[in-house]
Amino acid sequence: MLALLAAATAPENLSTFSPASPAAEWTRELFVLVAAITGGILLLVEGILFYALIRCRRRTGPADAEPPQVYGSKPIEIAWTLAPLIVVFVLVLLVGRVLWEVRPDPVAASAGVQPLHVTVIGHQWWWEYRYDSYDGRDLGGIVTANELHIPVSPPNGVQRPVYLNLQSADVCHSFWIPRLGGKTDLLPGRANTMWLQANEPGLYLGQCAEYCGTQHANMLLRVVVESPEDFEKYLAAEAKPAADPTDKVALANKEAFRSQSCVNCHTVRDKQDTRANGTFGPDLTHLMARKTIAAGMIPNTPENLKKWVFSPESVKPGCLMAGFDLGEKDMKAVIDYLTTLK
Ligand code: HEC
Ligand SMILES: [Cu+2]
Repeated sequence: MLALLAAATAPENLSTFSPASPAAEWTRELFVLVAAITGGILLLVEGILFYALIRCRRRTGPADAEPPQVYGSKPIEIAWTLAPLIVVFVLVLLVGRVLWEVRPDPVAASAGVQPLHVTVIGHQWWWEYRYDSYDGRDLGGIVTANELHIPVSPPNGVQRPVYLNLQSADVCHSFWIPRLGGKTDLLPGRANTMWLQANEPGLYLGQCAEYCGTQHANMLLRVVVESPEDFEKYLAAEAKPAADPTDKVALANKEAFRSQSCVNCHTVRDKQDTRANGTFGPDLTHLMARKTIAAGMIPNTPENLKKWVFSPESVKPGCLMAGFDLGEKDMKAVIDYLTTLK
């Protein structure tokens, strides 16, 4: 009941009841069917219970005499053993069919399919995405965070299934985009796989679905589904290293960032200067291509970046980045540099 309520009141782009992929559609159908069967049983059993309660309520008068006592009844025993058995068997078949349909790798091998392979690494409390390959092309080197872009896979067009290789850098997390299907856990020391597919472009939301520490509730998932053309543009932009500063001020801003310890935790891909190569925090090479920061918590604006760098704690208490009191001048330089990372 609670699950039903939660699902029914979830925002439109987070609800299992508005599936946008074949797997999510199967899952919803299964849910509705199972809810109907079990709901029917609930009504039946409660109905009989209430009937018995009213029919056999205590009365005064002659009816108060002891009713006839029945000791065992073979037909009834057989009926209430067989009925649940049949119900459970039907449920197992229904669930088994959907499990079979959503199993990984249904179409990857067939011709005319353009699969995308991405490695997803769960961190406390953000998501790392490493694009491995698309349509047979090697994409190794594209690393981003928190906002996953994938190409659309229309039901009657070219199929572009997205295969996710799920890993964890620390504790257990779980990847779930309710409208696109899922969910699968990310476990330390082990790679899990899942796939998803989106019928229509748009923004699809999710949420880490396995408790992973204080900021679990703010480990939000954002999947941007794009037309194949837009997706190609996205890949091309992400594959580039960070733009080189052209003027003196921009160069000084870059130096301000690179002389801080930010570089121990964050990577900014840059051909000339490889100091920023940390992997503990999100890759910042194309930070400004993301609409949000801190795993979907707040919009990615210069003010919010400043607030974040000064005190991540005030935004996301307990997060694994400490604040930096850089002073007015250096803070401005660092934020100005960050906003050039388009
Ligand atoms: C100890 C490692 C560490 C250091 C040092 C560090 N960060 Fe971070 N940073 C992180 C982690 C971890 C996150 C992810 C936090 C989260 O979302 O839970 C993060 C997130 C960010 C984000 C948001 C990225 C996104 O896409 O959500 C920005 C911007 C950022 N850091 C900038 C900086 C700057 C600028 C500095 C230096 C002044 C810095 N960081 C120093 C670890 C670090
Ligand atoms: Cu998590």
